[in-house]
Amino acid sequence: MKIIQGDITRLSCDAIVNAANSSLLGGGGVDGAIHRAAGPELLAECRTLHGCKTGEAKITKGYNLPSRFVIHTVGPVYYEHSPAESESLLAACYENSLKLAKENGLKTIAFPLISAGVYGYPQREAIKVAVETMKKHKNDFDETTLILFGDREYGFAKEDYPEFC
Ligand code: AR6
Repeated sequence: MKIIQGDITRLSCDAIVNAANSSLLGGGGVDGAIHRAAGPELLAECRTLHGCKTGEAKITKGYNLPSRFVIHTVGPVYYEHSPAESESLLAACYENSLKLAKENGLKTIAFPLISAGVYGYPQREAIKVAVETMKKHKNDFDETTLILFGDREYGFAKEDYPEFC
């Protein structure tokens, strides 16, 4: 298990995880970047999925991405829930994505910091939920990666989880 800094669309894994919205029809942030890099076939497949509830996950092919599959999960909008509810919904995103990866026989998976952009989840707490949930399942995979985009998030990870950085 490792924490790195960079752009998830450049990674070559069995699956990368997308921080989507419940329509699964694209958006800004990491979702926009993944759709741009994958190409229009990704949106076409997403249209067949009829959305996704907060905390749940659905899988598609990766199309033009270096990774074979995309697991789309929908994080909580932080201020729409109590902090405890947001935390359990966020943990469910990681849990359900890892479960889906396992069911599909996937061995390497990378996550962005779900909900910690537009959806407003405090970054340091979001890292904690990600790491603690990923740690529980790390033995089911050859490699699990948390990829952080910004210097600030990566700085938090280096302070709180130097063993993975
Ligand atoms: N690679 C890795 N991480 C990235 C990248 C990238 N290329 N681009 C951004 N991030 P956000 P959310 C980081 O806002 O909060 C979309 O419009 C970013 O710095 O992408 O779950 C969806 O359609 C942040 O730390 O996702 C939804 O409507 C993290 O990814 C909504 O945003 C998540 O930020 C979802 O909001």
